[in-house]
Amino acid sequence: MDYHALAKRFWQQGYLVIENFFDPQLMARYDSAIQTHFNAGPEVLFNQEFLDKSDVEVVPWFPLREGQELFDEVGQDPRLSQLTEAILGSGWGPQYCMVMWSPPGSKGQAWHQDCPPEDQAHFNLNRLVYTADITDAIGGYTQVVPGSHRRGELPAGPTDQDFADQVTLRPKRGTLVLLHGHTWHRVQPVQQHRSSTNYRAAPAGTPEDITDVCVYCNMRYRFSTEEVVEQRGLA
Ligand SMILES: O=C(O)CCC(=O)C(=O)O
Repeated sequence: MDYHALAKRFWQQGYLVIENFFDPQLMARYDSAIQTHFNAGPEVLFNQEFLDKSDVEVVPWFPLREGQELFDEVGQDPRLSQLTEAILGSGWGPQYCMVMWSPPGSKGQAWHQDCPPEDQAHFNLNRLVYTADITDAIGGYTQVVPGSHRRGELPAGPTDQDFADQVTLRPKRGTLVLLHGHTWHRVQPVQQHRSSTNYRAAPAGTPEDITDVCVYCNMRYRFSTEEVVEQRGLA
């Protein structure tokens, strides 16, 4: 694998898609652990005001915090570490492993940037692993705006606006998507249950709470205090 060439493409586009990166059998084991967890009726960690205003409907789960060591295997993958190092440079660090689960008939996630884009040196890297194919029947395709990691703040406006240059990603079981936290991105509405597993990482010197404030088209929201810190557009 030419890590240097992949890193170059990542920095041009603000994202990178690599199909068949992970072993399908490992992905199937991940998928059944995820289904077992969510079939048990997961805790909803976001408050209702956030869910209503953000047009986000997703339930996070941190399996490594619950001793699910199976989820270590991707985090320890030397190819993933080398690719991450080529993108973020030496001294980068892993943050956490978070499964994002969308129930059937849910909204997905409206356009957002994971952290404020004003300081280009401060950002998170999403390392998204897909344990099952995302299909037309499931819904929840990921959409991104190429190059938007260098275009500053996500435009204010309706949460469901389209961008002329948006691109739709259709990840399959075993696909790795690397996504810069400043890149404008969203998850389309979901028909059947859908998940992605995110091994977030960040460059050396990034504050641990880099993703505490998320930028949406209609607001900036701080998760730690559960408050809208800025209204945007007509919201
Ligand atoms: O699940 C996905 O495909 C994208 C996840 C996402 O939007 C995020 O981690 O901020």
